[in-house]
Amino acid sequence: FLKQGSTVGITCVPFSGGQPKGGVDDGPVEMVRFGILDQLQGMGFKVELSAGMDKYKTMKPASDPPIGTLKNARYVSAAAKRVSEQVREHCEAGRIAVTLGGDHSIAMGTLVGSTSVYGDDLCVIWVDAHTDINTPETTESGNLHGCPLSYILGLCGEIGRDQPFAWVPSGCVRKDRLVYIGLRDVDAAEKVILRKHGIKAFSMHDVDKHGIGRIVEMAMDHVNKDRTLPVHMSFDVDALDPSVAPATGTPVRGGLTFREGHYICEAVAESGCLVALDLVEVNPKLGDPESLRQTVAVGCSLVRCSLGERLL
Ligand code: Z70
Ligand code: MN
Ligand code: MN
Ligand code: MN
Repeated sequence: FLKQGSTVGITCVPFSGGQPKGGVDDGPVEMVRFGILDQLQGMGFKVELSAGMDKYKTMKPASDPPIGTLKNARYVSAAAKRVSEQVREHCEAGRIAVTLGGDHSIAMGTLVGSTSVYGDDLCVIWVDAHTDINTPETTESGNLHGCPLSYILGLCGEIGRDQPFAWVPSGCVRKDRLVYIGLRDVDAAEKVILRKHGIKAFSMHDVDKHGIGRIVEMAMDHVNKDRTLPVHMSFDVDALDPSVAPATGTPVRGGLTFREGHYICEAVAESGCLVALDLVEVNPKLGDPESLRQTVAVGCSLVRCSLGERLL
């Protein structure tokens, strides 16, 4: 799937409606300002940028009252639907679909987009401090960035399958083709969901125990034993330790080191299976200018490594 000289399709999603903190909608423009497009071109890729990123800022409906505890459900739905169309276009054209967020609720769109082309062969590597698998019934915060996987895996009850999310093909990703790396802040109800559905998850405890090399190998073995299936990696920058990526909405201590984060990306690149990548939850408005620079820089670096940038 991943070949030198092939094309990267970038979708910028300046969206923050899946959580309460403003600023995460400035993540993509800061990464572009930092030079991610030129950097990918410098690596030999052709880069195609989805048009109309400013439209996301204008999609907020006039009225969006809570549905149960869910906040901004119509806004999140409209944005994610548009993301799914932009990602689908890139995948259909054979481009590696790179989506720059924005909060993690947009992964509802990226995964609908990639699975609409690759079907249920698609494997998902979710790198995050959080599992983002609350259902509309279990979420206490009502923030949809904590819920995208429940929709995608088809775990929601009535509220989830109903409007405004009826367009999401519930169950488009198979439960045995999802694996987590980096977990350390998982809600009690989410732990129940993981156990009930036998979803493979490697926490920071597992990373400490086995080392990141072994963890990535075990993660790949679980979803993609023969290394022949297409892989979608969804990377939440809060998987990294706050000392490495401070400018994010929900920093949680005890995260991946700079090298562990990069190692995951390098190993995924090496597998040659990557078809889609999300880099989300960079919030340039949180923290001082140096925290911002550091977080944007590491986000861009993770994208380059996932696309095969080599140390030697
Ligand atoms: C919690 C919730 C979350 C990111 C926080 C937190 C979810 N489980 N995800 N920060 N990126 O609100 O559902
Ligand atoms: Mn997340
Ligand atoms: Mn997270
Ligand atoms: Mn929590």
